[in-house]
Amino acid sequence: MTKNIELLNWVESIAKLCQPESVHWCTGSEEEFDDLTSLLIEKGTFIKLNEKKRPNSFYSRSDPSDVARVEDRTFICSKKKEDAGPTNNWEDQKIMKEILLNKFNGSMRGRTMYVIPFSMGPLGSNISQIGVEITDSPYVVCNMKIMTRIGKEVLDVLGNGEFVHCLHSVGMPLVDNLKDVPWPCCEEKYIVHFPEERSIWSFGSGYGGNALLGKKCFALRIASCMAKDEGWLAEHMLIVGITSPEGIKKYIAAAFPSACGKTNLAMLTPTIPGWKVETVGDDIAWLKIGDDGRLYAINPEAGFFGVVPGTSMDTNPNAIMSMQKNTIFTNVALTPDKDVWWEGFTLKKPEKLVDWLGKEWTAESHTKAAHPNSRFTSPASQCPVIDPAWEDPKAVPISAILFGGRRSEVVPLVYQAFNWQHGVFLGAIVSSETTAAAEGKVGKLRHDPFAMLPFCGYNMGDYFSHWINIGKSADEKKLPKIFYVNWFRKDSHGKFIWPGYGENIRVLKWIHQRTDNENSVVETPIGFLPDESSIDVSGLEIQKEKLKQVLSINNREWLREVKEIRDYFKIFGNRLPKEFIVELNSLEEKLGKNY
Ligand code: O2Y
Ligand code: MN
Repeated sequence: MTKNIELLNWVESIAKLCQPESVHWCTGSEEEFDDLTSLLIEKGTFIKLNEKKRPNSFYSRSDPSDVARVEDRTFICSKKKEDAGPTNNWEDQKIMKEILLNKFNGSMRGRTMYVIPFSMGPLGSNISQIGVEITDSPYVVCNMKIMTRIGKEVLDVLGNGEFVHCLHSVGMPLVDNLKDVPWPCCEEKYIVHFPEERSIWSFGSGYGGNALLGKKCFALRIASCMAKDEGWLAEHMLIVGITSPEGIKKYIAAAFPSACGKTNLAMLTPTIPGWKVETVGDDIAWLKIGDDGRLYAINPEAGFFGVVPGTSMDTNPNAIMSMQKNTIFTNVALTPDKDVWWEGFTLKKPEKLVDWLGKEWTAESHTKAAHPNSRFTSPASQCPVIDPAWEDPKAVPISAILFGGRRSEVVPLVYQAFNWQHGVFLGAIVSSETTAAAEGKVGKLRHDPFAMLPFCGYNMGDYFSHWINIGKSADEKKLPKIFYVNWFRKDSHGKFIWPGYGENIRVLKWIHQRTDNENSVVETPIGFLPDESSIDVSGLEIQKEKLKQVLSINNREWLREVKEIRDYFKIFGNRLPKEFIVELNSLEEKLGKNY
């Protein structure tokens, strides 16, 4: 097992607090996974899917009230309120600890407490970090086995070292003859982070980002604090390798707010002959400056927890193939032959299904068969275009960083930042029309700096400064070039102008070339835009005016945007880097001159 005193003491103290029936240290073995899936089938949490169609795969339905991350129940409990900043919910550490100790007191009665040692990142990489999740949910253990590297080897690497303490309970003790349910959870949820002590306490939810604590809680919220203290970056970014027909390979990292097609971009099937895109990660990147001065990245995860509605052989064949086996589906619909279905999977709706609520559903039904935030959990290794270096402990060198959002107006298809500082400013002005991944109103424009709004574990103003300081401390010539993209611009009829999906390779090709300063650009007030002729549209049916439109900027609209950004930035008060005021003033002045 382990001789790590801190770990042994912590497990003992949590067992005392939560009073489980038994404690199980996870080994990460296949037998253990099989035992757990059998247990989950017995409990009614899992239904085994058709072995012939989808080997070793399972179907799960959550409680209808526990279907997504809960941002309003997510807290950053730093010592000082101002260190959590204006974009996080803060609560006093002492008050919150008291609440949590109360909630966790006896919260695992009648259940098994699982101890999951896990590594975020390839074992042995100097960018990787270790966490231990204690949970009373076998569903969480099975998902963590796919999403991270778990078990004995992790304890070996940990030795007597430090780890992030991740405590999770579904918050439904089996007391007073209470009968267990397939998806235990509790109405009152707490997803709480203590950044200074590097710990996470999650209570009441069994779903996704609330419960698989390696993902958003550790790899973004806690890791962003570690990264600030240690001079690296923990980012909500996909990583892909892009190879040109000449065999020149460049890695890019890209940050998009939740549900902006990140998984699609991460596994893109190029439509231009000779170009290749390979996946390193689809959601999170940890980046560090290497000895040669370049920025290197790893994917800290080992699996995908991707949203399924809208995913098909047309939109993302590599995702569909990744989920062909060894996959857990949550909140999709079940077919009569025990396979899965969701809106957008096939053009023709199946005649009969059982929906995500467990109700009979027919093609005539007016409700959705799958929940809009339904998910697949699959090993990344199953992705047909997984990059050969995806687990390389040395990490991959990044040549370009992309920011983007879902903007039906104002923002052009692609533009390049003038320099690092301007690029950081572009990251800070990301805003996007909301979708269903986070609970809340759909279709509303919200600022989401660096796509980190729900995930930055400290004051976002300080986070901006950290990014600027990375630029100052490095040789800027060796840092990635920064770009802003928007696949979602619409015409006056409300139709998307750019075809998106595999055609986005045309934009990636332009970016690939720009990292070597190839292609002529047009200097505009907002950045370098492509010369229309430099975007490869060969074989694509897009009218010249449409291309012009999707690459156009309107000074009046942008001046309005500047005013709105200036207003938004006020929330950061004196923590806003002065460099952003310089950027805003410069942008406004240039727009004014050209207007
Ligand atoms: O709702 C959830 O718990 C999942 S959210 C999620 C999952 C995978 C990747 N990204 C996200 C996100 O919200 O950014
Ligand atoms: Mn995400």
